[in-house]
Amino acid sequence: MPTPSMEDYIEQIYILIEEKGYARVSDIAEALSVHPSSVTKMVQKLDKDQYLIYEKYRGLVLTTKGKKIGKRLVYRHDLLEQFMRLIGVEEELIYNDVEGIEHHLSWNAIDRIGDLVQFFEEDESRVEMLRSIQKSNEENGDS
Ligand SMILES: [Mn+2]
Repeated sequence: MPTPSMEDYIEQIYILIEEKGYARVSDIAEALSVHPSSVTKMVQKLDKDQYLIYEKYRGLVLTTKGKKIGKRLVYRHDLLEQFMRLIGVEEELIYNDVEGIEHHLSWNAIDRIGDLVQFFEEDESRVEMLRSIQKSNEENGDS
């Protein structure tokens, strides 16, 4: 199992390759706000653990294992953003909240959150019911 930090790298590398076709050390460093030397170190570890293949002057490619995990990590991040939006968390808080919790939930919890998102998406009136509860809680002084 990758550590939380490894997960952040694999997730970001997967996104960069999806969007641009490649992931350079400098792009990864910028996306994660870390020093390029930290990226090089982590990329070497990810290579050793067979998530990717890194060649200093030719860039890096995800292995089948790296791609599979990358895809799940991006799905997890997107699902949690959807969940936060659905439960009414303020938009400007969502990204950081998801970054803060995504590594600490079991895949079982992720799947159940997926069910809940589906439950609300299948019937817009369910979302409206939730909003009316939130509205009355706000009126009663809940933050
Ligand atoms: Mn994330």
